[in-house]
Order: sequence, then C-alpha cells, then structure tokens
Amino acid sequence: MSRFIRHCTGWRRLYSSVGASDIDHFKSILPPAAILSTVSPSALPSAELDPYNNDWMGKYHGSATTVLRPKTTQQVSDIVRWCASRNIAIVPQGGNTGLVGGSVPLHDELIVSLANMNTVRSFDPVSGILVADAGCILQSLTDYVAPHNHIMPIDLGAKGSCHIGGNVATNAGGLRLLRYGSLHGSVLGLEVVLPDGTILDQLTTLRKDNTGYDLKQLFIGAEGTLGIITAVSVLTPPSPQASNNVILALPHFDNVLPLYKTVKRQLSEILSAFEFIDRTAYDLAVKHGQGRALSDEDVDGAACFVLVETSGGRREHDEEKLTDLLTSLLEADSPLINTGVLSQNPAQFSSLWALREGVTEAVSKEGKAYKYDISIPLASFKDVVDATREHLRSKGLLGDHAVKHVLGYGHVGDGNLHLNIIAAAYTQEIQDALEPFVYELVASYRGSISAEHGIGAMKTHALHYSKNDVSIEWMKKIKALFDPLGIMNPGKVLE
Ligand code: FAD
Ligand code: 2HG
Ligand code: ZN
Repeated sequence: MSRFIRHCTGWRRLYSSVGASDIDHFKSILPPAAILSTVSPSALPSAELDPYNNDWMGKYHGSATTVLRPKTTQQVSDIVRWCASRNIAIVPQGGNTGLVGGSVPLHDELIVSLANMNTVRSFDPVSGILVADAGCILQSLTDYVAPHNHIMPIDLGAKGSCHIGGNVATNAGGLRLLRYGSLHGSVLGLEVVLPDGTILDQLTTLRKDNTGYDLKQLFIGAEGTLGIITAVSVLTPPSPQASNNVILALPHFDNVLPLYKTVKRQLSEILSAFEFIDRTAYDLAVKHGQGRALSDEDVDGAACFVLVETSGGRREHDEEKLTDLLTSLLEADSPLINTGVLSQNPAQFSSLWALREGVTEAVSKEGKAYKYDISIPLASFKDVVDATREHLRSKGLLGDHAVKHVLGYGHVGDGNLHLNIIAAAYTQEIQDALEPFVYELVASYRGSISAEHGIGAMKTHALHYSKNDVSIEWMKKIKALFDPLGIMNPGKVLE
C-alpha cells in the first residue's frame, strides 16, 4: 500500500506504508517486545499506539501503524537502512512532550521511539562530561550526576518525561539557559543515524575541537529532520553550593524591565534565573495545585510576578546579597515591587519554583491551549498579550464558550514570552483569528516565532515570518543533502 504526501521541497512523492513483510524484516532486527504494530501478523489493537500517535497537548494526532523501540545504535541503523530502501517515512520520538506537533506522525509514518536507549555510557567526575544514550530521561540524568556534585545544564517542566535526545533535537531552552547558555554550547558531541542508515560518530568529549565544520550543530534543533540522535555527550556544570529563590509581586508590568536591570546589577554572578508569570498564569497555577499559594496579602494588587533564583558558592554570602536586594527594593522611594516571598527551606524553594514551572500543566488542565513561543523585546511582553486578547475580543471570541484566558509567562532573561490562549476546544475559528495575527505581530517586532519549542508541524507555513528566503532556501538544500528521499520526519520544520 502506498500513498502520496507533500515533500519538504514541494514535490509530491511516494512513501510506503509499513506492511507485513516490513514487520517480518523488523523481527530480524528487534526482539518481538520492541515491535508494536497493528499490522498483521503482530496486530495489536490500535489503542495500544495512542500514547505514541497523540501529542502531549492532545492537539496533534498521527495514525502510525507501527512503533519500533530499538535498544542499540546498530538496531536504529538497520531500521533506517531498511526504511530508506523501502521509502518508509520515519518519525523519531523521544518523551513525546514537544509542544509543536513534531513528535507525532502527520499520516502513518513509522515511529522510532528512543525510549529503550536509556543507558549512561560514561561520566567523568573531573571534567563533568556525561555521555548518555539519547533515550535517557532528563530527570534520571540529573539524578545520575547529583551524587558527583554535578547538575544538568538544562532544566524544564517536562524533565520527568522528556529525553536528552529530544532536548537536543529541539534545542530546548528551559529554566537554566540564563546561567548555562544553550545546548549549542553544552553539547560536546553526538552520535547520529543518518537518513540512509549510516552511523555518524561525532561523540567526542573534547571541550575544544576546531577541526573543520562542526557538523553536530546541524542536528541540534533539527527536530529529527536530518537524522536520529542516538547518543549525546554533554558538559555538566558543578552543582552550586547554595541555591535560593524569591517570588516578587509587582504592581505593574512596566516595572519588570527596571527590576531586571536592578537585580542583575545587585546579584551579578549569583543570578541564575529570572522568570516571569502574569497574574492570570499565577492564578491558574494556584487553581490547579502547582505549588503553594502566596498569602492574600502578598498577592493583593499584584499585576504579575517574577521568580528570581540565585546559585552560588557560599550560602551566607548569597543570602546576604539577596536580603540586601530585597531591602533596597522595598525601601526605595518608588518601589518596583509590592512584596517578596523568600524561600526558607528546600520544600519552599520547590514550591516557589512549582508556581512557575507548573503553569504549562495548569494550562492543560484548564482547557485546550494555543501556544506561541516567541522572542520579542522584553518591553513588549505585555503589549503582545493585551493585543492578542483585544483582537480575540473584537472577533467576539472571548468568553467561556470560546477563549477563556489569554496569558503570558516565560524567560525574561532570554527575551522569551510564552503566549498561551486557553479555549474550551480547538476550533478553526479561533485558529483563524490567531494566525497570521500573532505571527504578523511578532514580525512587526522583528522577533522569532519560535524561541525554544521549535517549528514542528505547527509553524512550517510561518517560517518566513522569522527567516528570509535565502535562509530557507539553504535550509532546504541542507535537508536535501542529508535526506534526499525526504523520509526523516517529513512535513516538520520545512513544508
Ligand atoms: P519529543 O517531544 O519526543 O520530540 C520533539 C522533537 O524532537 C520531534 O520533532 C522529534 O521527532 C524529535 N526527536 C526526539 N527525539 C529525537 C532523537 N533522539 N533524534 C532525533 N530527533 C528526535 N521546551 C523548552 O524548550 N523549554 C521549556 O521550558 C519547556 N518546558 C516544558 C514543560 C512542559 C510541561 C512540557 C509538556 C513541555 C515543555 N517543553 C519545553 C517542550 C518539550 O518538553 C521540549 O521540546 C523537549 O525538549 C522535548 O523532548 P522530548 O524527548 O519529549 O521530545
Ligand atoms: C515553559 O517555559 C515551557 O514553561 C512551556 O517552555 C511553555 O507551555 C508553554 O507555553
Ligand atoms: Zn519555556
């Protein structure tokens, strides 16, 4: 059985569906338990594949008939080689926590899940360099390096499910980017199975290596369109000796920018996060049990909140700096903040973080979310949220029957706003009201339509709002060079 599907370069070309003879071949590569298929003779009920065919938000739905769960790089290579010979399209899948529809098929592509590739290959406690299979869950790697007094350079709300391979494939940002920079800097090496099955071994553990083109960078953020990442070498920083956090309640959004400047100046080297949630995001986090609510007195009159984290080498020194900061903020002639709630113990530290980290979870409990993950000038965060809300109001779409909330939160230090629109259901009418409106708004600030979540299936048509024609043309040339058959995650990143 075969069908046509749109190829990334605009040609229409043929992909094959997985058939019984393919399953027979996969049985020569993998043990039976690693093959989940609704194709006879394996014939599982299709509901068994639901967790792989549906994304985290319940927004994107594929109809793969087969999921393969290899354990070794060689098995991944054998699978891909076979798919290339048969023209079977592949979707690499990690923890399936992506928010742009990149991790599920558009049609019936084969899903290659990395979940069984979950072994740490090596860790050097002196250099802090960790080499791990791509399917290792981020939280389990954090737990692995913790006794060696190291942390992962990346942290995000999905850490209990997302894979390090998925993090690299999406170039995930998250909560520690302000301190440790992007994965383009922390990833030292990769092992990748290319779309013809070749294993590209660039799994070096070198801090410095200027031997020509740095090929691994191409796979960081390629969202599985250039190959399947099977292992990652990553530099893990030493654990800070002391971490503190505080939530600051602000009377106006306009105070966020001057506050950021003040906090940077006063905390300097110990500032490790500066995260923003607006009042709606805070209220939803509390409503859905993410962290402990602040007292009524603390939230009274607050238009938004900022979570500040410090990480440093000496507790007394850091606490003194933070206390001095709070005192100077509260005693200023025109205070930028109403109040500050400082964590006093590890449980309170986690609870304050949960108010910020848990917003995505809270949003998903509240309704169906349209998510725009944008880079814009910090001063415009509120304008963009307000303009979107007003636009929806003008279309008569605001209200419990359609759009329930429009909210903003995100990584101030990275200039990254998460604009979320929560609706009772996903509808074409809301979608049409939001797009291209939001993308045009972002383009008017010369911003990015994807700060950290990627393009996936969601934004292929909108790439031109942030990338010019020459850039897109060269992206297509690179795709065609690595994947001339177009079998690797088709319809993602590029149309
Ligand atoms: P998946 O969702 O499985 O896949 C994502 C993309 O990567 C797909 O295109 C897939 O094909 C590709 N892929 C996955 N594994 C591989 C591989 N081994 N080789 C090649 N391609 C692969 N993102 C942020 O950037 N910052 C955040 O703070 C953040 N917070 C989040 C909080 C929550 C609660 C949730 C649900 C998501 C959040 N995300 C965040 C989005 C998501 O968690 C990240 O994009 C994450 O990196 C995806 O990892 P994953 O293993 O789940 O990948
Ligand atoms: C975050 O920063 C994540 O919490 C998710 O990137 C953002 O859900 C979102 O829009
Ligand atoms: Zn984020």
